[in-house]
Amino acid sequence: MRTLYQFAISHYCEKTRWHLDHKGLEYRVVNLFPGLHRFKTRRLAGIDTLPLLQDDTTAIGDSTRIALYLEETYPQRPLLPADETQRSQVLELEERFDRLGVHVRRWLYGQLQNWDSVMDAMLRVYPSAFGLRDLLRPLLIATLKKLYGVTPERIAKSQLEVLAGLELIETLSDGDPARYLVGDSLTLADIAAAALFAPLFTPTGTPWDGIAGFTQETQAFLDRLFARPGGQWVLRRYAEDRDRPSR
Ligand SMILES: N[C@@H](CCC(=O)N[C@@H](CS)C(=O)NCC(=O)O)C(=O)O
Repeated sequence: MRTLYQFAISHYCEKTRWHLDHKGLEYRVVNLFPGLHRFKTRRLAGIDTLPLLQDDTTAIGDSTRIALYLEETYPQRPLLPADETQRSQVLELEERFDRLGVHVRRWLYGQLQNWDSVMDAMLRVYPSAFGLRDLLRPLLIATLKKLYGVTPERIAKSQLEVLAGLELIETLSDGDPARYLVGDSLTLADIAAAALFAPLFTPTGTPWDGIAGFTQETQAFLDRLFARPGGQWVLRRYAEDRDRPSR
């Protein structure tokens, strides 16, 4: 039995789902409730965050560690190049985009004027428990803002990081949305970049599809990102390399 413990709208969890799906591995998804998830993650892996993969008797937390575990344990459809130089480049990029995921999340949360659609996407996977789930919305919003450092200064810095990340995608792909970041096939670097940027571009069928609540100014900014080769690159990876975008 293989179990992925997750939050439905976490882009780090999406990264792990993508790895599992790419390798054709069967798994069940268990959506843990935000906050309460820590009882499980601490007990199984001594960490506070999701995703967490339980593969038979092995529990692994952190999407990068899970990715390396999957590559080592399930060699089919490899996502790490055999060539040593390319392999190091992929591992470095994977870590870089992993760090960028923090900025994507903070920037996006920082733009929301209205959290309704995000809360809907986040909470619809849990039972309503006689309305208790929805009563917790204000507490959850305040906790997320605090946990992820959603303050004006940090949002501004995260915007610069987001732009730098998109430029990196454009440089590595030579401005061509059809090209992969390293070599001629999909690698861990592509999955990390596409999954962690996906909440900005809301590919069809993903948990972020339908998220709204931005100012006109933010929407115009997002539209400009969308039109760039980097935005088109993310959408192209989803269209061509992601079979099962929602779980
Ligand atoms: N570096 C970690 C980051 C994972 C992460 O930040 N997960 C968030 C959800 S997007 C989380 O579990 N937050 C809950 C918490 O910190 O309590 C990874 O790659 O798995």
